[in-house]
Amino acid sequence: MKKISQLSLENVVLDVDEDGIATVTLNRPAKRNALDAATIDELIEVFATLPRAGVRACVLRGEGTHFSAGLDLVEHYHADRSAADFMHVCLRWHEAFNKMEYGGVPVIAALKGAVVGGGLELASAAHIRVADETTYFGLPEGQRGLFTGGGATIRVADLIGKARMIDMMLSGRLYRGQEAVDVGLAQYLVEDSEAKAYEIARAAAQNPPLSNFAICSAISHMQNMSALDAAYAEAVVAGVVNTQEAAKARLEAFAKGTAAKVKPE
Ligand code: 1HE
Repeated sequence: MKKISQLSLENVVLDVDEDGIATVTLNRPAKRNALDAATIDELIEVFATLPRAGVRACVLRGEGTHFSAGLDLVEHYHADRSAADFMHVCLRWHEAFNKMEYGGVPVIAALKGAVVGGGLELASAAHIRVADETTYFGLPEGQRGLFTGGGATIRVADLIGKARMIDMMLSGRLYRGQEAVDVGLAQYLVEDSEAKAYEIARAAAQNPPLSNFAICSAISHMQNMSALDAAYAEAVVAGVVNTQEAAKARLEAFAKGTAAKVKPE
C-alpha cells in the first residue's frame, strides 16, 4: 500500500492540509483537463491511497477555466484503439471512479466551465457537486460519434433520469445555472464553487470518519442491492457505526442538553 509521499504524479496534483482536507487538482489546463490514460492511472493511485491516509474530506477541482473536457479525443484518435483496447480503457475509468464513489472519503467536486462527456462522468462520481455561473454540463458523445464509457449510464442517469440523459446525448443539450441544479446535476450554484466546496469539506470533516465512511460508501453499495438486502446491510452498518466510541461523547452531550440543536439559523 502506497503512502501519499510515494505517489508519483504529473497530471494530477494532490495536497493535504493540516486538517486532513485533500485537494485533488486535474492539472492539464492547456488541454482543458482532458482525461488521457495517464491521468486516469493517477486518479486510481490517488483515490486508492486517500482512504487509508487519514484524509477527512477531499475537494476535486480543475486547473484553469474548465473542470474537464472529458475523454482525451486527440490521444484516442492517435492511439487507433481496438474494441478490446478501449474496453480496457473504460475499465480503468471505472476503477478510478469506483474508488472515488465507494472509498468512504467525502469527495466534493468544485466545478467551473466545461463539465462534459467524461468530465461529467468524473464529476458524477463525487459525492457532492458545486457549480458556479460559468459551469455547464454536456454529454457530446453522440456528436463525436462516441458513447459514454466512464459510468454515465449509471451515475448520470441516476442523477437526472434516463430521459434527460438520452436527450443530452441525442441533441447535445447543455444544462447550466439554476436549471442544472433543478435537474440534479449539481446540488449548489454559487459565485465561488471552490470556496463553497471547501466549506462543505470542512463541515463534513467534523463528522467521525466511520460515519463518513458509511455515508460515502454504504449508500452507494445499497443502491446496487435489492431493497430487502439493502435494509439488511443498513442494519449491519448502523450496528457498527451507531455504537462507535467516537459517537459516545456526542450522545452524552445531547443527553445532558449541551449539544447543538438541529434547527435552521
Ligand atoms: C482537448 C480536449 C479533449 C480540449 N481532448 N484535447 N469532449 C468534448 O467533446 C469536448 C471537446 N472540447 C471542447 O469542446 C473545447 O475544447 C472546450 C469547450 C472544452 C474548451 O474550449 P476552449 O476554446 O477553451 O479551448 P480549445 O481551444 O478548444 O482547446 C484548447 C486545447 O485543449 C486544444 O489543444 P491545442 O493543442 O490545439 O492547444 C484542444 O485540442 C485541447 N482539448 N478538449 C483532447 N476532450 C470514456 S468515454 C468518454 C467520452 C467523452 O468524454 S466524449 C466528450 C469529449
